[in-house]
Amino acid sequence: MAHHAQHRWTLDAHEVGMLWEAAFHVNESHVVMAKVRQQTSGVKTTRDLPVARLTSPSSSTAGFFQNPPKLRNQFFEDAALQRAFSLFLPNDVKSSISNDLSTFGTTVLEQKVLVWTADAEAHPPRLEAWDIWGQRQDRLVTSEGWRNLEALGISEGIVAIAYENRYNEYSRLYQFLKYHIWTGSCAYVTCPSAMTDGAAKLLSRHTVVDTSLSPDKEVFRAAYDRLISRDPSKAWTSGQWMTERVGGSDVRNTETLATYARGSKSKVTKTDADGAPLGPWLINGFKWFSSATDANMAILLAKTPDGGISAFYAPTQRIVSGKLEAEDSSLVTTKLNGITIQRLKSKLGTRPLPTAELSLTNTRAYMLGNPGQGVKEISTILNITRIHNAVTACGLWGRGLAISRAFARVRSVRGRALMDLQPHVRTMAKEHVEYRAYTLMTFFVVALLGVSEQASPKSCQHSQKTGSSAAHLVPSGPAVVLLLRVLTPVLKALTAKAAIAGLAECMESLGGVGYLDSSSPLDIGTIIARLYRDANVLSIWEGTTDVMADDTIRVLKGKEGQDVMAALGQWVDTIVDKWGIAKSFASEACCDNVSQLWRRWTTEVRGKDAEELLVRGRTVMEDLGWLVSAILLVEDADADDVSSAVALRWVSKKGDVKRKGQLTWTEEVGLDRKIVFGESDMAVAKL
Ligand code: UCC
Repeated sequence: MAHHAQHRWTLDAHEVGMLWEAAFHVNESHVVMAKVRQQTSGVKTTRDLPVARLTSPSSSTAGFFQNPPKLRNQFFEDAALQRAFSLFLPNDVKSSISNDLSTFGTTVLEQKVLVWTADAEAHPPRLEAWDIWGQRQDRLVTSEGWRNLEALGISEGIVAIAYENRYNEYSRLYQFLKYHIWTGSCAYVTCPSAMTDGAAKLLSRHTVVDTSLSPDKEVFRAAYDRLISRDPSKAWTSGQWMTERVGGSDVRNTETLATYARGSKSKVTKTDADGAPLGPWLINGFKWFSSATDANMAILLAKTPDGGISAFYAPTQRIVSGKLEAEDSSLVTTKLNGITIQRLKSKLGTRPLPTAELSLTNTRAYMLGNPGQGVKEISTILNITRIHNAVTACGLWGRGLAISRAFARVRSVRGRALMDLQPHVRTMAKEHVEYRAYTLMTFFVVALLGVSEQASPKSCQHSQKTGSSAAHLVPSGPAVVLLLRVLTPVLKALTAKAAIAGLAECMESLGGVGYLDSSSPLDIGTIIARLYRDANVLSIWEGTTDVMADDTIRVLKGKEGQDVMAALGQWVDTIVDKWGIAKSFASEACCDNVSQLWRRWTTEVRGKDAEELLVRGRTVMEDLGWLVSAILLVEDADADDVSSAVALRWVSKKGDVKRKGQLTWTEEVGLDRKIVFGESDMAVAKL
């Protein structure tokens, strides 16, 4: 007997062959019908089978129960992710990493992981500020689920992959493809991962890149080694303490002060918890938002006596008694490095993640880089965390869409599967087009980051590798750094906004159940409310949309503005010029739209001064984001007819495209289904 889970009705196996999916409904004669998608000898069909007559009323235990949506492995099922994987990676890298990505796609949906996610959600961190004797202790208690998820992320190399650099310029793509798969299950342990990644990159600049020897460098090197470790018992995470009560954007008004104290009596102890000497700077002040409060170290901003803002490295723990080399390590007592946790923040989302107000009193620290260069130093972290922000946006959104698809496969409305309801699928298709556009743009920027980080971007082999259709899309040389600089804030701003709006649509696509919340391990994988709540921080954290617009305009109109415009122009022209010779149906159809928008955009940016342009900052970002996504989608349009349809629909958002003939509305409906469910589900739909 083929048994329909959660339902008392059963179907005879001989009648349905190999059952693939069944959706139940009651017809006008009170007969319960099963719409069965079946596969017999490789042939897929859909049939309506009578199952039972409704003879008794529903009750809490009898009657209709919705079969829960079942998520599939997102590495395979998420078409946008698959396109990014195919487009930007060469064949040898693809075959080398696909096993890890597909295994991880299974891992993130395993019961064990979902139990951790649920535990982290159900048990937010709490602060035990005082012990029972009245002594201040500031013990931050996180859930077991949170700690296990953090350890899993570390051992899977969510940060480490980038620094192991096994795939050279493709290492970042590998890291962030994996990160995308992780996002929906990880209870935001990716927030510390983002800051850890940023801190590792900053410390690497002061150790790996600048190898001059000094005692500070050895301390930085030891911290760096821990940040990039895959061993959870050794690995460190980092916080980033920047925001104060005066505001998150306006870091020039920092009220935290740093004084140099080498040799002064204020040296309370000699080493941090790792045995490294404590730094010579004393930091005093108050940090208003510090996420990842359980981190082992932090990069922070403080003002030196001359008024300049500098960046500092501070471990969070220091040894107060005992010696690390002692045989009994339990005799070593540590405490916070001059840090008091005033309180934990109560937030709309990201609830498993500790975010705190911190009071710093003689926190011992090392200065990073030159005095007065703090903003510049910390921007290394910001540029990394902003890319993490974008991948998190796509990851949460991708999970929301996966739930929405899974629901449409099992839900019936008035006797028809939701996936057969054309208006519903049209709305979903619109969302999938947006998602694909932003996913390709995200991984394009990740590809740029990967190339920019190699010792010599010029020698990157993007153009020589086989099997990467994007070889010509990712430039080399100085253009990489310029494109990366201008596209990072644009990407951060647009993906955050799009993901928030997109997740609201996903929620609606499930009706009332989409609005429900639960931290039960049985439900957590398909709770869109959680994803939506969590996504809302993305347009705020690491700079709001207007701050990103401000940054974009500063780049376009600043001292590198001309070079950035030239790099963008060369990138667009080199690609779009080829479209003139009819590269594909989509490129021919979209060529004029893209060229016109590009001309309008450059005229506006060059023609207006910075102040005027800033007023239109969001539009400037949106147009540039649309343009870059359009180019990537059109370049990918050859892959299959879905890719071509996605490109045409995205480009049509800004004016009709030039087509030889119009598709009929039923043809458009067919494309909707393919865009949302892909080719594999289509076989059933046609029958
Ligand atoms: O507050 C926050 C918490 C929100 C709630 C969180 C809840 C917890 C949940 C978390 C879940 C994940 S978040 C907000 C954090 N704040 C920011 O992200 C900062 C936003 N502001 C900016 O990005 C601004 O653009 C600033 C601060 C960077 C601008 O400051 P300044 O002082 O005006 O700086 P300048 O003069 O523009 O830049 C100084 C130097 C310049 O180089 P030089 O000196 O050579 O001319 C710039 O080119 O730094 C360089 N620079 C950069 N370089 C500035 N920004 C960058 C950059 N992004 N990349 C490279």
